[in-house]
Amino acid sequence: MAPTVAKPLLSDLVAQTRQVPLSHVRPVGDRPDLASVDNESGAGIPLIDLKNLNGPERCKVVEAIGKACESDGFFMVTNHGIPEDVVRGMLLVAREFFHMPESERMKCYSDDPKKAIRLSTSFNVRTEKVSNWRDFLRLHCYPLESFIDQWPSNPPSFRQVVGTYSKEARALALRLLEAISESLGLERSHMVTAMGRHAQHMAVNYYPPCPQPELTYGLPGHKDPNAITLLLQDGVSGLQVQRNGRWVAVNPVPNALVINIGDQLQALSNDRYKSVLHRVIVNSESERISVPTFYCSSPDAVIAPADELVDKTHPLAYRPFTYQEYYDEFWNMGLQSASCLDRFRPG
Ligand SMILES: O=C(O)CCC(=O)C(=O)O
Repeated sequence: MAPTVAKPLLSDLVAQTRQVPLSHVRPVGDRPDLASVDNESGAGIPLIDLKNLNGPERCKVVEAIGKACESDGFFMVTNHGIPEDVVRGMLLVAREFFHMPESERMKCYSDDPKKAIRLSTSFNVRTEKVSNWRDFLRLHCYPLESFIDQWPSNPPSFRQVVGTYSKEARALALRLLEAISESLGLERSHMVTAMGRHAQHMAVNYYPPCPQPELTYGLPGHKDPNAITLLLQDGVSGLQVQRNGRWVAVNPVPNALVINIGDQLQALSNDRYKSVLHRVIVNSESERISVPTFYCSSPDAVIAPADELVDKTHPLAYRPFTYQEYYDEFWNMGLQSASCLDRFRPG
């Protein structure tokens, strides 16, 4: 019998095995403990209807967003303005991409986290000890014209469909950043201006079915490094958020997107708004696709809160830092529950 060739991508490795390979098995004590998860649908993650964001009721929606950012760090939005066919197209082309033959997918493969466009697996295979049950395509998306020509050219509709989705996601991110600025009592344009020339990254995550989901993670607990994340997920559950020390399932709600605050907004709000731990678990029945849009500052932008948010009772929580400085630390640290932001505490 021919020897089995090591497969870089998990999608191809799973076809050869009915067990979680040792490379993906978490040590006892660092496993999902699925029985203790709060699995009620949404379990109190606020659901905010954005229908009235541009109208006389705007201040009520802004208030709800501010409250969710302060107490949960996570919320879901409906009537978010991204057309249904654009959302559907994004999920379809993502699935088509991951179902292409290995030889076609491998044209995009790289394990170099510094590459702006790459297909890879786990999180950072160069540094981590245990791999995660995920393949992912990482795309830089803003400014679109600087990156789109480097995106995969297969499936043939990929660039057009994902380009359209990324523009819609950016428009929504900007609307949310404006609302968030207002909710902090700042000028509507504050966050958008504070984030310099802006950047937008997208991950297209593919979690194959897993024969032993209790042994591994799609992604272990982590906080997002960017300012705000807009998560599109297919109909399969997997995302969990930490609330009051418990893991809570954020099950998909039709036509809703999940929004969460990342570390940059926590710093820009001087700790008023929370970047919260979340993780992804996998299951033995279905593959799962999720598409987070990570909206962030440009690498050179200095992250520091507005003067209005700093006073005697709210002293400066972090020394000012550039996003580049932070991002390098983040990739070096790897995904872990310790916050990378703590390295930027003053003194
Ligand atoms: O797949 C998900 O639901 C979340 C993905 C995520 O947290 C990430 O890509 O950082």
